[in-house]
Amino acid sequence: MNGIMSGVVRGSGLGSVALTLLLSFTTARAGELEQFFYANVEGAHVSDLQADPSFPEQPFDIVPVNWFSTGLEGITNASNHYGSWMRGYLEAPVTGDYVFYLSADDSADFYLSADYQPENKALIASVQTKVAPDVYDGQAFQRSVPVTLEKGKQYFFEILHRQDEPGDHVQVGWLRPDDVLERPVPLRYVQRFVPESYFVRASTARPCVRQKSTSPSRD
Ligand SMILES: [Ca+2]
Repeated sequence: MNGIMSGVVRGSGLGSVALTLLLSFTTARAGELEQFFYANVEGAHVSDLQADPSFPEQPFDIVPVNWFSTGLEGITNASNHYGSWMRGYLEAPVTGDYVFYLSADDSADFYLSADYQPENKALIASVQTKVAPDVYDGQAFQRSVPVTLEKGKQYFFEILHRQDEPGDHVQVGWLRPDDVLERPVPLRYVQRFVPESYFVRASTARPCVRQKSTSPSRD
């Protein structure tokens, strides 16, 4: 995890950072999303992350996605043997049928809810064997069936991602009803997940969070 470790906040400054997080997470704004990292997770499958004792309450690192991308994707080539997790809401820009695409190395699952509620999520795309970055059509389950979304409504989504050996990424794209293909989905259609219970878990777990002055490593 050397790449992700660089620049994290530790020690006496953590309390103020946690408080800052607590305050900033009370509002959801378009274009904001975090990628949660879990270190030293062995295996190449999403189930290995879900079975790890650190998941979900003890992330090793939390990185705002808009520090390294303008799209719905994780850091590329961050490190090895980790899992990552992103949750938020997608706001549909037009009403109609959307086809979602998932690209990942080594593996990932993409869930989308029928509405704002996480409990109504369903697995709509999955990568079981790694593909190269920006490759969205290599495997059958990288592409979802058409999903009907309503303009202006928010839909909960969740991305579970596993990285084993070198080379790592996760990306989500869509084909909109107006035939606009956006891969990855622009972050302006994304908002972070802000359940009340999250604040308790985040502060209790004392996560390490990057300072904005540091940039994610790409070793
Ligand atoms: Ca890999």
